[in-house]
Amino acid sequence: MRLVVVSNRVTMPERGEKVAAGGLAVALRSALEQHGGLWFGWSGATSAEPATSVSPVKHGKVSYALTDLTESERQSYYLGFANRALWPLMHYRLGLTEFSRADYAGYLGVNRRFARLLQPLLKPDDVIWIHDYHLIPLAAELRRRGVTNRIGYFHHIPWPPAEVFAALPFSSTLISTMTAYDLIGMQTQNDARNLADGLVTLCGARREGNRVRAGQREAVVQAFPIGIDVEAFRKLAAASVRAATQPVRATTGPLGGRKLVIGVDRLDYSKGIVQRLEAFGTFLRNHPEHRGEVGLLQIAPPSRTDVPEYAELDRLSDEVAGRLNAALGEFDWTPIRVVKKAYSRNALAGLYRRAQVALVTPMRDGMNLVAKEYVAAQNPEDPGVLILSRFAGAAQQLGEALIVNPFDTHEVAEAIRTALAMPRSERLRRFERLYATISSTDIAWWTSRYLAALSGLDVPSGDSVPPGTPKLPRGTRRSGSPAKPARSSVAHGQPRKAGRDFDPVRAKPLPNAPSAR
Ligand code: ADQ
Repeated sequence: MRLVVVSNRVTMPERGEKVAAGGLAVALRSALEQHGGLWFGWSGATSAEPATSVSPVKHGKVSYALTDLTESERQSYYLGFANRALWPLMHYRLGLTEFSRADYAGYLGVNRRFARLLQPLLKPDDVIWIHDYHLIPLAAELRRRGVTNRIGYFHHIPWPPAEVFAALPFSSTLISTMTAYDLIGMQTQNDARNLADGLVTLCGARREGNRVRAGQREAVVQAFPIGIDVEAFRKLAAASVRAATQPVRATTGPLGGRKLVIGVDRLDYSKGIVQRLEAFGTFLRNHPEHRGEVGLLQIAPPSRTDVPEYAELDRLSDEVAGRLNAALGEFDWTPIRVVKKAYSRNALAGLYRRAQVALVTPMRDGMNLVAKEYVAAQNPEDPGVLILSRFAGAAQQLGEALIVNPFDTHEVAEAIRTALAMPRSERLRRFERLYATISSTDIAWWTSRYLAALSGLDVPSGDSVPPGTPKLPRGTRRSGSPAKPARSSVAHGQPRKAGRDFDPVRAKPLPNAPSAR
């Protein structure tokens, strides 16, 4: 079997590049190396004319097939439909969802062109794994061209309830293209249930267990919670704590010898950054005894800066941090520091380990890898406390974190107080369970489990933790009761072989006349 991965953005490794620890890109690359494979997707660049063919470039055992977009495709497919319609919709943000027929037509057009470029590169035994919401209709386009290979999809972000998804014009057409996949992987069972309900409600599919049938096609919808490379991250953190904190030790900022609360996110409205800053302000107002003792470091590199909502968030986060610092700060203490740049994984790992508390409080998130990275980076003898939004997919697995509702500023503020006061014995108890969960459902587990299901192997039902004693980081003393297995469970299911005869894209006309947003 050869593995073909398709994702929106593909970065070709530089010659001699040392692969950074952790991350989805690394996991996919290693799965591709294991099976020998092809990685297809957008180069990230634009060119004047759409490409009519792609020549793969071999790098080690992996071939990379990259194509540019035209500027108009980037605007409509990427910035428009993917990021201004699907992203907010999938994150339950109907008020921010902007639909334009022109963008939708551009989105379908890029998926169609990707199918046309990819098809000649495929071999009969290839297993195809397509990633994320940019490429929902790609399998349907490939089927339309006669591709009968096994095709899987993984959705990295949440899937909303059918009533929310139905607000998207052409929602039935778009969701019906999902049945062109053999296996649809979601982050949580909630997402899997929402998608299956949507297929039933919006396109009349029939559902039996985790199989959804429409016309002659049948897709398995199953939860595969994504993980991280725990061991690599743990090592990074242990090695880099000193290097990471050295430059800021002498400052008056949050790291100046004080307790540290940390937030790390792309600057995105789904991550709840502004609400988190407000919650930290509430904590300091309600508990003045902590003033001068603790600071919040929020690392938030800007993303999707071409989209107006992101530019507005950029401005608002500065404004809120400035207001709170002015109201609550002292000449020798700045309560909040917002840093808008990306850091190396080494530096992040060190900062996570240095922080007594992590605030991972998205308003809605598919999984949230920062929550898992924070746990992996902790000193097993003196771990910090994870405060986690109940609306992050990670909360389904990480019940031993302090689970909060990010819409409730007061609750988050109280959780900060509880975390800072938590006795070591309780921190250890929670940490051991969290660490056992993330290490037994790490990125290698996720990749192999998904690919086993896609290749038609039996994936055991029940708890998502593989048999055996959960691993703890070196040096951890177990505190009392043994770590219990992760709570999330993954439904049992085997994908069926693809048929040729269902054509959801052709079933409904494409949107025609472009219109303004
Ligand atoms: P994202 O929305 O990007 O991913 P997340 O899961 O938190 O969110 O991953 C972010 C990654 O970027 C983490 O590995 C983090 O360390 C890194 N990062 C963030 N800020 C950084 C900074 N300043 N410098 C360097 N690195 C930084 C989407 C979904 C998630 C899902 C993932 C994977 O939205 O819900 O968990 O895909 O499926």
